[in-house]
Amino acid sequence: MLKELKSVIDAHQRFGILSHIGPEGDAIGSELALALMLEQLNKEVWVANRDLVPPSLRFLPRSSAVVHPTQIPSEEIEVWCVVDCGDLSRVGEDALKRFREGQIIINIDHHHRDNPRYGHVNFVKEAASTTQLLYELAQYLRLKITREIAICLYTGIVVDTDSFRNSNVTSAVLQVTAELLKYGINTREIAVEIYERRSLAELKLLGCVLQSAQVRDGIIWSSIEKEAFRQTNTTLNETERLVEELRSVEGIEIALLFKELENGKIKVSLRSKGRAAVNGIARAFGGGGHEQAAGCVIPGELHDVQERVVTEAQRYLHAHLYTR
Ligand SMILES: [Mn+2]
Repeated sequence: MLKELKSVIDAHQRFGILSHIGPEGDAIGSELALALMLEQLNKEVWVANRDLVPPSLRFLPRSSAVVHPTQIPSEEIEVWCVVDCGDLSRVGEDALKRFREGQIIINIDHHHRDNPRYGHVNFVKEAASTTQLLYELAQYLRLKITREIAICLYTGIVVDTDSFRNSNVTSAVLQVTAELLKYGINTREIAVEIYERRSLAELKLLGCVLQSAQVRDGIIWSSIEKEAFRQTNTTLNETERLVEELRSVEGIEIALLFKELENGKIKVSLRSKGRAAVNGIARAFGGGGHEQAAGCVIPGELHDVQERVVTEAQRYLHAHLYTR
């Protein structure tokens, strides 16, 4: 995989880098790390994301270079590098429209089970984060890890391991992390940027989520109606971590958060405490993700969708956990 990847990189000059919409630390961290790596090889690089860089990630080196996909002169691009996307459509419509005939797609991702290998070149394998794979690529290309690159790579690892709390934390992850920390990263500063700059509005939204939480059979769930977004003056962006607060309740196996979208669909975030593989449940509704963190979007009315997913989660627990 790496050999092929190297020969494509060697043979081309102009690269466009994309990642999934609603980007978090691994998406933006991967985009920027790869940009910095390619620049070290004197390549011309454009970095884009439909949703640009969320405020909590603007501390990342070169984050101001990220533009909207429509701002990339796509006729200039020889190679598109899509990072951290288990599915190509996750780059968003605007980005998909930029693809031209003859352009090469490089797919670098750690969603190894769900990723259909949509690239001409695929560097897809199991890892805690896409940035962990990029570290491997940097080693292979004999690039110099700079402090800037290290910050981007480290951020992806911290976010996708949920601060080293997920089961994807292996000895290799800690070894890569230990290497990265040699570059003088301020880990506390990064933690504050990522986790401790929530708005009061987000906390109030969390209040609504906690107020309406329900528990049944090891499953906890809650929902956010459109009205609650309006009342607290918040958006979907501020809901990313709320489901994890639900998961912290003792004795539950699965946490679900249902968010009513403007388009008549319901976005569902699923989290597992560790024993259940929630991506299996998400897949039953056309979604995907990791064993401990997954998601799906389901058309329908909130209470109806809620009932269907909770029932499926119950069925899952009875089939996989409670029978043994
Ligand atoms: Mn990731």
